[in-house]
Amino acid sequence: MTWRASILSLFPEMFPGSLGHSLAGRALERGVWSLAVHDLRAHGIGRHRAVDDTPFGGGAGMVMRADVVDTALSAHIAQDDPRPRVYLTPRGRRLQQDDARRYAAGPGVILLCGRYEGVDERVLEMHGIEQVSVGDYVLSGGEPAALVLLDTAIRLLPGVMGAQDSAGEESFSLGLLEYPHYTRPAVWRGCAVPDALLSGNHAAIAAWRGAAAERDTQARRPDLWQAHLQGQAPARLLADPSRTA
Ligand code: 6GU
Repeated sequence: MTWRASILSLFPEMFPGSLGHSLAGRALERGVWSLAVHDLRAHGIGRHRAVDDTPFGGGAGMVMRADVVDTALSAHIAQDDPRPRVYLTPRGRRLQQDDARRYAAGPGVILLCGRYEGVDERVLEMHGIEQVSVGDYVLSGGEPAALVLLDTAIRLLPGVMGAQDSAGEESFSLGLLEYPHYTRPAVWRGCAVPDALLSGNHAAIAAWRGAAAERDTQARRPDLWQAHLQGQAPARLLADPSRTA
């Protein structure tokens, strides 16, 4: 079954963008996933195809009209389409690796990309659209955020990663940042690779990586480290020699 992405955007030419390349691009060609992009402008009002208007209550910027978004959704998305509907906005709940797993496990996603100050809240409620942000910073539009969300889900689809599959140990999958990586040359500009990694001793390598993951998580992501200590994150440590996955 093909995993289906549908996108509503004022800038349809931004897709598939980065997702037309590398692993996601090859998976798109092979039909592992499909992409339908719909231009919101086609549903604009009047001769100028207006899609936005000034905000009630005043303030800067423009707001995308509820009627325009509603018409676009009705034209392209069946009412009983089972896919989650997502509006990308910095006002949304923050995207997490668990969301990527949930989206990848389903039939696909429907993504609404806004421009200007946002989209009229009523159409989001009327159509049961979740609001998702990709991080605590502001983008000029939802399109790069949509590419980020799609990338996180598509790489988890069966057959996309192939031999590069390292989904078990990568950052966040155990609630910690991943350990750092090294390759040849073993000494480069006088800097040697950590001894443990050259030892061939699997237990010593696992212990070194576990300690490095903990050290870096503590230093860079105190939020993840606290959650880890409080057992909110998966309890297994990379350093635990009994660990099998
Ligand atoms: Cl989803 N959209 C925009 N415009 N800015 C963002 C974002 C989304 N997530 C973080 N910043």
